[in-house]
Amino acid sequence: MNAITRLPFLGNLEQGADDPFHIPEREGERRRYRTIWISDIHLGTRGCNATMLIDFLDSVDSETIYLVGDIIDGWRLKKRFYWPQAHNDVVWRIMKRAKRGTRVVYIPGNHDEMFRQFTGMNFGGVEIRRKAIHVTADGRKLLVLHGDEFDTIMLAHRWLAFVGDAAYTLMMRLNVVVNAVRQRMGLPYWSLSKMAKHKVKNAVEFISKFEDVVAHEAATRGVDGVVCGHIHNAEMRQIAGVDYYNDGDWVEGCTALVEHFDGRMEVLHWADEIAARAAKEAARDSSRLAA
Ligand SMILES: [Mn+2]
Repeated sequence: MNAITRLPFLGNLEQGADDPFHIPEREGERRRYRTIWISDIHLGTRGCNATMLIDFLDSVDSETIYLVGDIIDGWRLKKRFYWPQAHNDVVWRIMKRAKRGTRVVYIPGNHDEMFRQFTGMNFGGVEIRRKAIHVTADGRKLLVLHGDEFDTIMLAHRWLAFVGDAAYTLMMRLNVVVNAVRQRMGLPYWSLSKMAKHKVKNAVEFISKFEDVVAHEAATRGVDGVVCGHIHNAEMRQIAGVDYYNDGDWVEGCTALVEHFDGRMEVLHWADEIAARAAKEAARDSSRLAA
Protein backbone atom coordinates (compact mmCIF):
# COMPACT_ATOMS: atom_id res chain seq x y z
CA MET A 1 0.00 0.00 0.00
CA ASN A 2 2.97 2.28 0.75
CA ALA A 3 4.07 2.47 -2.87
CA ILE A 4 0.59 3.59 -3.95
CA THR A 5 0.32 6.42 -1.42
CA ARG A 6 3.62 7.74 -2.79
CA LEU A 7 2.29 8.07 -6.33
CA PRO A 8 2.45 11.79 -7.12
CA PHE A 9 -0.79 11.98 -9.12
CA LEU A 10 -2.85 11.23 -6.02
CA GLY A 11 -1.81 14.58 -4.52
CA ASN A 12 -2.62 16.36 -7.79
CA LEU A 13 -6.05 14.71 -7.83
CA GLU A 14 -6.87 16.16 -4.43
CA GLN A 15 -5.73 19.61 -5.46
CA GLY A 16 -7.77 19.40 -8.67
CA ALA A 17 -4.93 20.71 -10.83
CA ASP A 18 -5.59 21.08 -14.57
CA ASP A 19 -3.51 19.37 -17.24
CA PRO A 20 -0.13 19.13 -15.54
CA PHE A 21 1.24 17.44 -18.67
CA HIS A 22 4.95 17.03 -19.09
CA ILE A 23 4.54 15.89 -22.70
CA PRO A 24 2.09 18.32 -24.39
CA GLU A 25 -1.02 16.84 -26.01
CA ARG A 26 -0.79 16.15 -29.75
CA GLU A 27 -2.84 18.53 -31.88
CA GLY A 28 -5.16 17.44 -34.66
CA GLU A 29 -8.15 15.26 -35.39
CA ARG A 30 -8.61 12.12 -33.29
CA ARG A 31 -9.85 8.83 -34.72
CA ARG A 32 -13.11 7.93 -33.02
CA TYR A 33 -14.09 4.45 -31.91
CA ARG A 34 -17.07 3.15 -30.00
CA THR A 35 -14.86 1.31 -27.51
CA ILE A 36 -11.15 0.98 -26.69
CA TRP A 37 -9.53 -1.74 -24.57
CA ILE A 38 -5.96 -1.43 -23.30
CA SER A 39 -4.13 -3.42 -20.62
CA ASP A 40 -0.74 -4.50 -19.28
CA ILE A 41 0.75 -1.01 -19.35
CA HIS A 42 2.93 -1.73 -16.28
CA LEU A 43 3.39 1.91 -15.24
CA GLY A 44 6.16 2.08 -12.66
CA THR A 45 8.53 -0.17 -14.60
CA ARG A 46 11.26 0.61 -17.11
CA GLY A 47 9.67 -1.77 -19.59
CA CYS A 48 6.55 0.40 -19.94
CA ASN A 49 6.35 2.14 -23.29
CA ALA A 50 4.64 5.27 -21.93
CA THR A 51 5.57 7.65 -24.79
CA MET A 52 4.06 5.30 -27.37
CA LEU A 53 0.90 5.00 -25.24
CA ILE A 54 0.70 8.80 -24.87
CA ASP A 55 0.86 9.11 -28.67
CA PHE A 56 -1.96 6.55 -28.92
CA LEU A 57 -4.13 8.31 -26.32
CA ASP A 58 -3.63 11.65 -28.10
CA SER A 59 -4.63 10.14 -31.46
CA VAL A 60 -7.85 8.32 -30.59
CA ASP A 61 -11.12 8.88 -28.77
CA SER A 62 -14.02 6.66 -27.78
CA GLU A 63 -17.33 6.56 -25.95
CA THR A 64 -15.95 3.95 -23.56
CA ILE A 65 -12.45 2.89 -22.58
CA TYR A 66 -11.71 -0.27 -20.61
CA LEU A 67 -8.44 -0.51 -18.68
CA VAL A 68 -8.11 -4.29 -18.53
CA GLY A 69 -5.58 -4.63 -15.70
CA ASP A 70 -1.88 -4.41 -14.90
CA ILE A 71 -2.08 -0.67 -15.53
CA ILE A 72 0.20 0.21 -12.61
CA ASP A 73 2.76 -2.39 -11.57
CA GLY A 74 2.40 -2.37 -7.78
CA TRP A 75 4.58 -5.48 -7.41
CA ARG A 76 7.58 -3.74 -8.95
CA LEU A 77 6.88 -0.38 -7.28
CA LYS A 78 6.97 -2.04 -3.88
CA LYS A 79 10.46 -3.36 -4.58
CA ARG A 80 11.83 -0.25 -6.21
CA PHE A 81 10.11 3.10 -6.64
CA TYR A 82 10.25 4.23 -10.28
CA TRP A 83 7.82 6.88 -11.52
CA PRO A 84 8.95 9.16 -14.38
CA GLN A 85 6.90 12.14 -15.61
CA ALA A 86 5.67 10.27 -18.67
CA HIS A 87 3.94 7.72 -16.40
CA ASN A 88 2.16 10.54 -14.60
CA ASP A 89 1.15 11.88 -18.01
CA VAL A 90 -0.58 8.58 -18.86
CA VAL A 91 -2.63 8.68 -15.65
CA TRP A 92 -3.54 12.33 -16.22
CA ARG A 93 -4.64 11.75 -19.80
CA ILE A 94 -6.96 8.98 -18.63
CA MET A 95 -8.35 11.15 -15.82
CA LYS A 96 -8.92 13.99 -18.29
CA ARG A 97 -10.89 11.65 -20.59
CA ALA A 98 -13.12 10.64 -17.70
CA LYS A 99 -13.69 14.31 -16.87
CA ARG A 100 -14.58 15.07 -20.52
CA GLY A 101 -17.32 12.41 -20.39
CA THR A 102 -15.67 9.23 -21.71
CA ARG A 103 -16.87 6.23 -19.72
CA VAL A 104 -13.71 4.80 -18.12
CA VAL A 105 -13.92 1.31 -16.62
CA TYR A 106 -10.86 0.08 -14.72
CA ILE A 107 -10.58 -3.66 -14.08
CA PRO A 108 -7.44 -4.19 -11.96
CA GLY A 109 -5.20 -7.15 -12.79
CA ASN A 110 -2.79 -9.17 -10.66
CA HIS A 111 0.01 -6.58 -10.74
CA ASP A 112 -2.40 -3.85 -9.57
CA GLU A 113 -4.54 -6.11 -7.37
CA MET A 114 -4.24 -3.52 -4.55
CA PHE A 115 -6.92 -1.55 -6.45
CA ARG A 116 -9.33 -4.50 -6.35
CA GLN A 117 -10.31 -3.51 -2.80
CA PHE A 118 -11.95 -0.42 -4.36
CA THR A 119 -14.26 -2.51 -6.59
CA GLY A 120 -17.60 -0.74 -7.07
CA MET A 121 -16.14 2.68 -6.31
CA ASN A 122 -15.71 5.63 -8.64
CA PHE A 123 -12.59 7.82 -8.62
CA GLY A 124 -12.95 11.04 -10.61
CA GLY A 125 -15.21 9.29 -13.12
CA VAL A 126 -13.17 6.07 -13.27
CA GLU A 127 -15.35 3.06 -12.36
CA ILE A 128 -13.45 0.25 -10.67
CA ARG A 129 -14.82 -3.21 -11.47
CA ARG A 130 -13.75 -6.80 -10.97
CA LYS A 131 -15.12 -7.67 -14.42
CA ALA A 132 -17.63 -6.21 -16.87
CA ILE A 133 -20.11 -7.21 -19.57
CA HIS A 134 -19.79 -5.15 -22.73
CA VAL A 135 -22.54 -5.21 -25.37
CA THR A 136 -21.18 -4.46 -28.85
CA ALA A 137 -23.00 -2.31 -31.44
CA ASP A 138 -23.98 -5.55 -33.24
CA GLY A 139 -25.46 -6.94 -30.02
CA ARG A 140 -22.82 -9.41 -28.85
CA LYS A 141 -22.24 -9.86 -25.13
CA LEU A 142 -18.55 -9.78 -24.21
CA LEU A 143 -17.13 -10.69 -20.82
CA VAL A 144 -14.26 -8.32 -19.96
CA LEU A 145 -11.68 -9.40 -17.36
CA HIS A 146 -7.91 -9.27 -16.89
CA GLY A 147 -7.24 -13.01 -17.23
CA ASP A 148 -5.20 -13.94 -14.15
CA GLU A 149 -8.41 -15.59 -12.92
CA PHE A 150 -7.30 -18.58 -15.00
CA ASP A 151 -3.83 -18.87 -13.45
CA THR A 152 -4.93 -21.64 -11.10
CA ILE A 153 -6.07 -23.72 -14.09
CA MET A 154 -2.87 -22.76 -15.87
CA LEU A 155 -0.70 -23.40 -12.81
CA ALA A 156 1.24 -26.24 -14.40
CA HIS A 157 2.19 -23.89 -17.24
CA ARG A 158 2.59 -20.76 -15.16
CA TRP A 159 6.39 -20.52 -15.06
CA LEU A 160 6.39 -20.53 -18.84
CA ALA A 161 4.66 -17.16 -18.85
CA PHE A 162 7.99 -15.58 -18.04
CA VAL A 163 9.66 -17.05 -21.09
CA GLY A 164 9.50 -14.70 -24.05
CA ASP A 165 10.28 -11.91 -21.63
CA ALA A 166 13.63 -10.16 -21.19
CA ALA A 167 14.93 -13.40 -19.68
CA TYR A 168 14.72 -15.08 -23.03
CA THR A 169 16.55 -12.28 -24.87
CA LEU A 170 19.24 -12.40 -22.21
CA MET A 171 19.50 -16.16 -22.58
CA MET A 172 19.91 -15.88 -26.34
CA ARG A 173 22.69 -13.30 -25.91
CA LEU A 174 24.32 -15.39 -23.24
CA ASN A 175 24.20 -18.35 -25.57
CA VAL A 176 26.28 -16.48 -28.16
CA VAL A 177 28.88 -15.47 -25.56
CA VAL A 178 29.04 -18.90 -23.91
CA ASN A 179 29.56 -20.66 -27.20
CA ALA A 180 32.17 -18.18 -28.45
CA VAL A 181 34.18 -18.87 -25.29
CA ARG A 182 33.64 -22.63 -25.58
CA GLN A 183 34.80 -22.58 -29.20
CA ARG A 184 37.98 -20.73 -28.23
CA MET A 185 38.60 -23.35 -25.55
CA GLY A 186 38.11 -26.08 -28.13
CA LEU A 187 34.87 -27.30 -26.53
CA PRO A 188 31.90 -28.46 -28.59
CA TYR A 189 28.76 -26.38 -29.05
CA TRP A 190 26.60 -26.43 -25.96
CA SER A 191 22.84 -26.78 -26.11
CA LEU A 192 21.74 -23.63 -24.29
CA SER A 193 20.10 -22.38 -27.46
CA LYS A 194 18.39 -25.72 -27.98
CA MET A 195 17.03 -25.45 -24.45
CA ALA A 196 15.88 -21.90 -25.22
CA LYS A 197 14.14 -23.00 -28.39
CA HIS A 198 12.36 -25.74 -26.48
CA LYS A 199 11.14 -23.11 -24.04
CA VAL A 200 9.85 -20.86 -26.81
CA LYS A 201 7.89 -23.78 -28.21
CA ASN A 202 6.47 -24.18 -24.71
CA ALA A 203 5.66 -20.47 -24.59
CA VAL A 204 3.65 -20.82 -27.79
CA GLU A 205 1.86 -23.80 -26.26
CA PHE A 206 1.22 -21.77 -23.12
CA ILE A 207 -0.45 -18.98 -25.08
CA SER A 208 -2.73 -21.28 -27.06
CA LYS A 209 -3.61 -23.23 -23.89
CA PHE A 210 -4.50 -19.97 -22.12
CA GLU A 211 -6.69 -18.90 -25.04
CA ASP A 212 -8.51 -22.26 -24.99
CA VAL A 213 -9.09 -22.12 -21.23
CA VAL A 214 -10.45 -18.55 -21.38
CA ALA A 215 -12.72 -19.25 -24.37
CA HIS A 216 -14.16 -22.42 -22.82
CA GLU A 217 -14.77 -20.65 -19.51
CA ALA A 218 -16.55 -17.81 -21.38
CA ALA A 219 -18.71 -20.37 -23.19
CA THR A 220 -19.94 -21.80 -19.85
CA ARG A 221 -20.90 -18.27 -18.73
CA GLY A 222 -23.24 -17.82 -21.68
CA VAL A 223 -21.51 -14.86 -23.35
CA ASP A 224 -20.69 -14.48 -27.04
CA GLY A 225 -17.10 -13.52 -26.43
CA VAL A 226 -14.38 -12.55 -24.00
CA VAL A 227 -11.88 -9.68 -23.83
CA CYS A 228 -8.80 -10.09 -21.65
CA GLY A 229 -5.13 -9.17 -21.36
CA HIS A 230 -2.55 -10.68 -18.96
CA ILE A 231 -0.45 -12.79 -21.35
CA HIS A 232 0.85 -9.84 -23.43
CA ASN A 233 -0.27 -11.36 -26.70
CA ALA A 234 -2.81 -9.46 -28.81
CA GLU A 235 -5.23 -11.73 -30.64
CA MET A 236 -8.73 -11.96 -32.04
CA ARG A 237 -10.12 -15.28 -33.20
CA GLN A 238 -13.00 -17.71 -32.74
CA ILE A 239 -12.37 -20.55 -30.34
CA ALA A 240 -15.09 -23.17 -29.85
CA GLY A 241 -17.79 -20.75 -31.01
CA VAL A 242 -16.61 -17.95 -28.71
CA ASP A 243 -14.99 -14.69 -29.86
CA TYR A 244 -11.64 -14.53 -28.07
CA TYR A 245 -10.05 -11.07 -27.89
CA ASN A 246 -6.80 -10.11 -26.20
CA ASP A 247 -5.76 -6.44 -26.25
CA GLY A 248 -2.05 -7.25 -25.81
CA ASP A 249 0.27 -4.92 -23.86
CA TRP A 250 2.30 -1.69 -23.82
CA VAL A 251 5.62 -3.27 -22.85
CA GLU A 252 6.56 -5.01 -26.09
CA GLY A 253 3.61 -5.26 -28.45
CA CYS A 254 2.10 -1.77 -27.95
CA THR A 255 -1.36 -2.85 -29.05
CA ALA A 256 -4.96 -1.90 -28.35
CA LEU A 257 -8.28 -3.54 -29.14
CA VAL A 258 -10.95 -1.25 -30.61
CA GLU A 259 -14.62 -1.56 -31.55
CA HIS A 260 -15.84 0.46 -34.54
CA PHE A 261 -19.32 2.04 -34.48
CA ASP A 262 -20.79 -0.92 -36.40
CA GLY A 263 -19.44 -3.44 -33.86
CA ARG A 264 -16.47 -4.50 -36.00
CA MET A 265 -13.43 -5.25 -33.88
CA GLU A 266 -9.78 -4.53 -34.68
CA VAL A 267 -6.37 -4.87 -33.04
CA LEU A 268 -4.27 -1.70 -33.51
CA HIS A 269 -0.49 -2.13 -33.60
CA TRP A 270 0.61 1.35 -32.57
CA ALA A 271 4.28 1.10 -33.63
CA ASP A 272 3.05 0.34 -37.18
CA GLU A 273 0.56 3.22 -37.02
CA ILE A 274 3.32 5.66 -36.03
CA ALA A 275 5.57 4.39 -38.85
CA ALA A 276 2.70 4.74 -41.37
CA ARG A 277 1.99 8.27 -40.17
CA ALA A 278 5.68 9.25 -40.48
CA ALA A 279 5.81 7.85 -44.04
CA LYS A 280 2.66 9.79 -44.98
CA GLU A 281 4.06 13.02 -43.53
CA ALA A 282 7.36 12.51 -45.38
CA ALA A 283 5.48 11.93 -48.67
CA ARG A 284 3.41 15.08 -48.11
CA ASP A 285 6.53 17.11 -47.37
CA SER A 286 8.31 15.93 -50.52
CA SER A 287 5.26 16.59 -52.73
CA ARG A 288 5.04 20.07 -51.23
CA LEU A 289 8.69 20.62 -52.10
CA ALA A 290 8.08 19.40 -55.66
CA ALA A 291 5.12 21.77 -56.12
MN1 LIG B 1 -1.41 -9.78 -15.51
